Amino acid sequence: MTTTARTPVTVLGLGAMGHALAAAVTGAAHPTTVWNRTPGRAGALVDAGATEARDVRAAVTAAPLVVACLLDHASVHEVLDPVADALAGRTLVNVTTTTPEQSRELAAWAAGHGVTYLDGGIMATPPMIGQPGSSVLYSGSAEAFEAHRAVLDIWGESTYLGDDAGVAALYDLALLAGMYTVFAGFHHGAAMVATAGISATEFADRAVPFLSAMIGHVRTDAAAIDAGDYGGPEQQSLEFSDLGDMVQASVDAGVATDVVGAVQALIRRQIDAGHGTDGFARIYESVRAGGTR
Ligand code: FVH
Repeated sequence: MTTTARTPVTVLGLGAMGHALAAAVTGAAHPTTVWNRTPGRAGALVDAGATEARDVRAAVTAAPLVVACLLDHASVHEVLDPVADALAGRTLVNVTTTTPEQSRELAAWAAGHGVTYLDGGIMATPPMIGQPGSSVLYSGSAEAFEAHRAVLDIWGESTYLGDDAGVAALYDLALLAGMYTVFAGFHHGAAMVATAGISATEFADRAVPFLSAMIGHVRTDAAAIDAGDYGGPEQQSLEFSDLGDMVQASVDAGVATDVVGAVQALIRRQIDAGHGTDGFARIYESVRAGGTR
């Protein structure tokens, strides 16, 4: 079945993200049914034209496309296990954050109950939904992705990553790993300059343009990783990258070294293994080896 402008959609979970997804679908004139464990969160959606289901079973049976946006993997099973029979023959799009293995487990559970499964990783915050810059990664059923593009595209740029239901979650968490560590690095720097009376806001004014200018260099690292060649002249050597001064300055300032110390440990492991003249990108080898080298 292909989604049309009038295809009904059910959204389970009206937290900040579920509410935003439901509001966008309602606003795009798809007949929308919503359900939330705790009543009282559907008011604005009902005012906008959505229907609040009295229970999960009523919500699931109201639409061929059921979207789950709940807290975690356990809550998805808690909500869906009792209504698996009602889900049969429908499409479940699960945009709840899960691990790749949890996504694969849910895909197998869905297949066992005759449910078409598409997993989603939302790369946006609730206010970004439906706005430029919002994107959602999907993997699992290609048929479901194609059939329901009209709904999926309402939330942001939709990208299909293949039939392994775990890949969208893998990509989602990998991208967040980059984001969180960059943010943690910013927080470390803010703590350092705070010891000289510089506010975090003032630091951000300098950090944002600097980090924006530098971030493109991950492509050079990516090329080195893919080639397995860390010796190119365009690469900054591990010995040059040694963070000893940064760690010492942090200690002198009374700032915790957890963030920069972790990077320094990766650098040191590769230098100690005799790769000091190779490029910084070589720390990838320590990460990839799970800490064994
Ligand atoms: N908010 C964000 O910025 C991120 C962006 C990227 C994707 N995440 C993921 O989206 C899932 C939902 O996130 P959320 O922001 O809507 O989260 P909350 O506002 O905390 O709402 C949680 C909803 O889950 C319901 N819920 C929790 N446990 C259960 C349960 N055992 N049974 C049924 N429902 C449950 C909760 O219901 P209630 O507490 O109101 O009764 C909310 O509807 C999440 O995976 C993010 O990682 C969002």
